[in-house]
Amino acid sequence: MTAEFRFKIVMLGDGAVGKTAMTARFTQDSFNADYKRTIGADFAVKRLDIPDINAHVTLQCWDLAGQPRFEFVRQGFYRGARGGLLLYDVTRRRTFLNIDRWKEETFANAGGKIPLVVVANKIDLVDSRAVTKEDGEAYAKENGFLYVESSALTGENVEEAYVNLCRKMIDDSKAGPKEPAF
Ligand code: G3D
Ligand code: MG
Repeated sequence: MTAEFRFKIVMLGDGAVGKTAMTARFTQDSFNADYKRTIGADFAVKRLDIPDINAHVTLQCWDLAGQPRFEFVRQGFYRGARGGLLLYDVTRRRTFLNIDRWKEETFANAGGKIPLVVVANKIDLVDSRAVTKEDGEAYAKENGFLYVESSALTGENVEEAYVNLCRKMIDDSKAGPKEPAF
């Protein structure tokens, strides 16, 4: 029997790490389309099948247009989120150092520890890479998060990041009943 799941997830990380590009790649399979004008502090919906566990998942992916400056924007963004992708840009070390703050903010506003996947984005920019795979993996391991290296530009590992997060959220939802996400 096929199980149906619905989850709200949030895209986390500093400005310009690729949150909007990754959301667009995943939900529309596009890059550099008109998404920048339309997404804003908005969400996109995507259905996903995970055949080996017979799961159909509807994901509501929230993406912030810029830094969330106001408390009320932040609360609405995080409320009901059941998981998130924690992105950094492998060419800018500062964005990697900041993911821990995004984690803290998420846990503080989403009502506790929700599953996160660490996403090292822009791996197509091989020559300007400034954060190693080992650094990223070590951070993820320390925190009990999965780690994925991706490129929203080429599409490499984009779906994998979301599927990995879904598996974790499904495991969590089996552990006990929670409020519906949306
Ligand atoms: P944000 O939503 O996290 O702020 P964006 O980031 O998705 O707007 O992306 C910021 C810039 O990085 C954009 O460039 C975008 O095209 C680029 N980008 C996003 N993901 C990748 C990637 O995987 N590889 C490469 N090479 N670039 C990426 P512009 O120039 O439009 O600002
Ligand atoms: Mg954006």
